[in-house]
Amino acid sequence: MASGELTELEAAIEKIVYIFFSYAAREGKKGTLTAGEFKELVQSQLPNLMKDVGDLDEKMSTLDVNNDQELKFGEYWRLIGELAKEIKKEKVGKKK
Ligand SMILES: [Ca+2]
Repeated sequence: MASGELTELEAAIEKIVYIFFSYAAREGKKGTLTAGEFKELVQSQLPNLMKDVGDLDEKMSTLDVNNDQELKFGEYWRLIGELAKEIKKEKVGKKK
């Protein structure tokens, strides 16, 4: 990683990556999230943005596009993208 001081956006992106790998390393393969790791990540890091997502097993299976019961970084990234779109919708909605 660059050694200079990161901008707000750079630091946010780095955090998204760091969080994924810190949870992914807890059990099973180090580079993917098991269902258990996914639940821990959602419960501790995304409690507000994902409070309306009822069944996390179901959510996990929709994100797990290659169906290996683990979430790869790209699959997690899709979730982040979905959440970002939700935030955008809310922001745009409020301004109207
Ligand atoms: Ca893992």
